[in-house]
Amino acid sequence: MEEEKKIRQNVNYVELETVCGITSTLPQNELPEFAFAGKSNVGKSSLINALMFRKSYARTSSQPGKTQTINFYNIERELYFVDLPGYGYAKVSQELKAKWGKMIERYLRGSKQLKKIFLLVDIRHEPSENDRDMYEWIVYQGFEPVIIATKLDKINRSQKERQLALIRKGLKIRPGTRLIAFSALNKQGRDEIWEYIDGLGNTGQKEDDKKEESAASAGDMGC
Ligand SMILES: Nc1nc2c(ncn2[C@@H]2O[C@H](COP(=O)(O)OP(=O)(O)OP(=O)(O)O)[C@@H](O)[C@H]2O)c(=O)[nH]1
Ligand SMILES: [Mg+2]
Repeated sequence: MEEEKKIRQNVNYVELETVCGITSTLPQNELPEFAFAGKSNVGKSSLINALMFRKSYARTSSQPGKTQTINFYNIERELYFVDLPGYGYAKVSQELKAKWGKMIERYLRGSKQLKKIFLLVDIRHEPSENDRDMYEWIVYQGFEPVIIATKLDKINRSQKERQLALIRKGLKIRPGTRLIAFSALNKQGRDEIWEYIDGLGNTGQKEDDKKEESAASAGDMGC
């Protein structure tokens, strides 16, 4: 008989608990946090909806720049999903971009409960310079991000390995880094992501000294 796998197939309790704008103070949560980063329109909110087994709890849009705040979703009172604003959205001013960038940076550097960063890239395209910068910055901060290649349904099955190789090469992904293909349309990859999150347990990813140093230097948690 096959061993029973406890991959989540439902989430009962979901609450958008905190919404942080540029001037808000970030919450000091007790539960582990899992953040989703990536360029605008890549599918962060759609992935979060899929992981919550909800259709549209997290706001999504075909217009880039939908998520303009840092949104903390409490999941089963066990953990938080943190939906970040996308980068690379051209239609906002340089000034606003810089403010969003600072807000995201302050969160990623300052959160004490952040266990894992998922960096999303579109499976159809070679990673952009912004994607590469984001990956490098995350690694520099001492994290080992998981890369999610989104919109898997938009390519043929035969193209999948080639596109994943393109992403590995384009981002110069470190050996051993997890890369998961995902589709919000048909939910391919969802089980693998939940299995991964639950597999981290309560300890999650232990960050190295660099992270602790930067958390200490981040000081004030206000955004
Ligand atoms: N076909 C397909 N469309 C997707 C997938 N994921 C997201 N989309 C679509 O892509 C668009 C953007 O998705 P969002 O989830 O809002 O993207 P986001 O990364 O949260 O965007 P911002 O909030 O602007 O940063 C929407 O029209 C989604 O329906 C996917 O896996 N497959
Ligand atoms: Mg969004």
